[in-house]
Amino acid sequence: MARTCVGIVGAGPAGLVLAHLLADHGVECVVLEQKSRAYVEKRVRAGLLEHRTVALLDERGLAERLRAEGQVHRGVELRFAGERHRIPYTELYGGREMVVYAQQELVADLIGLWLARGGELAFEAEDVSLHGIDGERPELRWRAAGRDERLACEFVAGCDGYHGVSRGAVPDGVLRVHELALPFAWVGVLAAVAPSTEEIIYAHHADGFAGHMLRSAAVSRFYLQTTPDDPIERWPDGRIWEELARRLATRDGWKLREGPVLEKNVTDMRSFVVEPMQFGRLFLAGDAAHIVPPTGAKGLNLAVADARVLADALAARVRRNDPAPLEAYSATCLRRVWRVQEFSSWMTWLIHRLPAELPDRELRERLQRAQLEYLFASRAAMASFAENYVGIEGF
Ligand code: RFL
Repeated sequence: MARTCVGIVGAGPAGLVLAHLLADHGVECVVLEQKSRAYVEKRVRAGLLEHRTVALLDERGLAERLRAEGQVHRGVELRFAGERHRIPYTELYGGREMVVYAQQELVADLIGLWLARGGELAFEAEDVSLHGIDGERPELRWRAAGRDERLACEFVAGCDGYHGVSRGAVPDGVLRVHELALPFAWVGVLAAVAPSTEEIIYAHHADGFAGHMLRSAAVSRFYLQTTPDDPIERWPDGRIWEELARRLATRDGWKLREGPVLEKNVTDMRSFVVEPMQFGRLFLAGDAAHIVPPTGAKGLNLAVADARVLADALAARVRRNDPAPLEAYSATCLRRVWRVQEFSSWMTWLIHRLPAELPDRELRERLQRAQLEYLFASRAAMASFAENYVGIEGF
């Protein structure tokens, strides 16, 4: 049977960054991925990278294309009642910048660099299962090209996202699951059109939130608030452009550019955390352990942050026989996870139209408006927003 030190399930941002950082520490690992390489390199998701995410990738030589093609951002625009309000987060938070670079491009870079350094990665690994995670000798089993495969490991990293198998390998009753489905959903649209803005826009509108995100000079990403389980068939392209133009409109006559829709889907929103992010020799990282509502654009950044903590902790255990960082892995990550949950949840409730059935809706709308007005009027409030949006140090 094949052997390695760390068996990594999932080649998303968490699994791939973990693999690179472990290799930097001289710790052997193998990555198993259920999908094909072509599929994961095309999967459209996040696009906004925090300052420290970029700094880590840079430091490890993983950011060459990101640096060449990503766009540096220093502020964000919030629209309310037809007015624009810019939050200059770089100026408000010690010069820290963000970078827009599509998640699938980052994943493609990480895969290319991993294979180039001789790293092991099995694509199209079917029916992955975890065994013996509560003992000294865990094992991964899967099927590839019709054959049964087995890998003996010392540790397993569950980096297989929210729908993966790793979390389910933990016996019932061990993990405390915190889960809240939010009464909001987004129609996510990818369009072949140049952006109509230089900075990301979040618009609060009586008909619902609208977002204009950025991807590249020729492709833009948009979001429209809808209700959970709203079928995408109810969103023909004409309706999407109409709603975007109305919800993003400003008094100064800003114009939205339209173009062919490349992809569209409806995404529900949830807050989800499992505690602890560990059982025996299994360590969960990224979406496998937590989901934040997408408003704050934090999911990918949290996944990379977990990978960094886990790589350092595994290296301490394997290279120096120091178990302390690994024992503290879950607590170290959860402190940041809950900070980001709180910010993402706050921002979600701030920027969306409140659901009609919400008790005390009118009162809550007044409170929401008061919060928005405070945010636009107070430099202290903006600075608080800025440090959370950019990624607050110390968490
Ligand atoms: P990923 O990226 O889901 O990667 C998990 C990998 O594991 C594989 N896998 C398996 N492999 C082997 N065996 C199994 N049984 C497996 N089951 C799954 C999967 O194929 C995949 O390759 O998790 P990771 O690495 O933790 O990274 C997390 C981020 O991907 C995620 O937080 C963000 O994309 C969330 N997210 C967004 N985050 C942002 O920061 N900003 C955004 O604008 C943003 N938009 C989004 C998003 C997530 C979306 N989803 C999940 C549909 C928009 C969407 C639509």
